Amino acid sequence: MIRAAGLALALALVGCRPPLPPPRTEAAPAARLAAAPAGVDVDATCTPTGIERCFDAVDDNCNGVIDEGCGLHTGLVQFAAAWSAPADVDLVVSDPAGQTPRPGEATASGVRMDRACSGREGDGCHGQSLENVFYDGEGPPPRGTWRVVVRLARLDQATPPVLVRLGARVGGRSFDAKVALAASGDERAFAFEW
Ligand SMILES: [Ca+2]
Ligand SMILES: [Ca+2]
Repeated sequence: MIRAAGLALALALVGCRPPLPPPRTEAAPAARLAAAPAGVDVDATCTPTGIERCFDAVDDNCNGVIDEGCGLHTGLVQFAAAWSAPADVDLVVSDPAGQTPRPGEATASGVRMDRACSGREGDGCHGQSLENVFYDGEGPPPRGTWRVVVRLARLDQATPPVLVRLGARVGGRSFDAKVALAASGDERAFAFEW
């Protein structure tokens, strides 16, 4: 009986307390897709399909990292483009300062590219064509607009269209898109804001 009375008193006290102000949150705004080509669906909901498969530019296990454990570099920002046709596709990423990394040459912000695949023999990609750009700098990645272009540099002997899978990891979110490129010079542009 005493315990019940104490509980009633405690509930009454809680009931009399003025409502607490909402907690202050310093959470950063989530990354978002700022621009995508017409007719291209960009999926921002990751559905796990099992273990991570290599060189498909897809975060198969939805752990937020694309193609980890495959010998690729990964980072808090990562973009990957994968294709299977014997064509030369370029992944061109501009960081928020507008700088684009080239193989072996990082941007001032620390964005690197660790593969350049041409779809030809001897390109070092062993038929697993994937280009990969990642943030490798100190501290958190730069905020702003990250621009990504997927370009068919040369159709070569491939039968069009060349299907390219684009995976993006920005601000803790994963994005996935498929593009079809029909002729040399054909390209699709995306922008991610974070
Ligand atoms: Ca993964
Ligand atoms: Ca994968």
